[in-house]
Amino acid sequence: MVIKVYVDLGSQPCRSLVVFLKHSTIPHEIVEIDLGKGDQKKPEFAAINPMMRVPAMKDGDFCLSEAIAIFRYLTTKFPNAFPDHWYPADLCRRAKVDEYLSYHHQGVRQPIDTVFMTEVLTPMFTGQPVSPEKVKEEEKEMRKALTDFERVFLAGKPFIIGDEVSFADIMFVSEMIQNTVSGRHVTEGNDNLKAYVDRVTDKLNPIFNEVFDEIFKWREQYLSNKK
Ligand SMILES: N[C@@H](CCC(=O)N[C@@H](CS)C(=O)NCC(=O)O)C(=O)O
Repeated sequence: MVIKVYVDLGSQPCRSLVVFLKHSTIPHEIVEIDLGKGDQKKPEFAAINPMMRVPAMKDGDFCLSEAIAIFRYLTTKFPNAFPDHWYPADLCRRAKVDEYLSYHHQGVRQPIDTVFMTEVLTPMFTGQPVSPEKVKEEEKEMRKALTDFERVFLAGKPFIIGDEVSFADIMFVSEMIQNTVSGRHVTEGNDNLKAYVDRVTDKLNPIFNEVFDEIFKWREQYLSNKK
């Protein structure tokens, strides 16, 4: 029975998982869940992930949520179905991917996503205008998170594990790209970080652009509505 992976490509962790899957030979079927239409709240999906969030996965009767847990499940079940650099077999290199993945949600996703929520999602759902003061405060946290990321996780290397791209890089870059929907240049004033994001994108193309197409279209639409 083929493994089903439930995603909405407007979601950062979903895109990371799909970019990885498309670089692998892991047998799977993508099932689209449209968050905008509320598919995640339908009983059939809630039976798979009671948190009613994407991504989620079903392998036979076994259900799992959380992108990182799904990534670890799939890479453990199919250890030969992906290029090693995604999640190296070498203990120390793998531990470096895990180090970032453990840090990711609180250290990077939360501060970046807070700005995205305030700038894009909250006005979209409530019709309320953006509070520039609130954005300014949240921006400070985001800038600090990016500086810390660059100093500690990149530390002058081309990628988080060194010379090759891994799942840790795509998790980071997917969050960065989410925040460009508002027209924001997240890497503005930071040539080093911009070069890193471009490097990850280049390494993962053409699959990267294919998977990120939805977010690029969302940005186009958002910016043309703002005019
Ligand atoms: N920690 C989870 C995050 C999952 C998550 O926040 N998913 C969001 C989309 S990015 C979602 O499904 N939201 C739908 C909702 O809250 O109704 C992961 O990394 O997989």
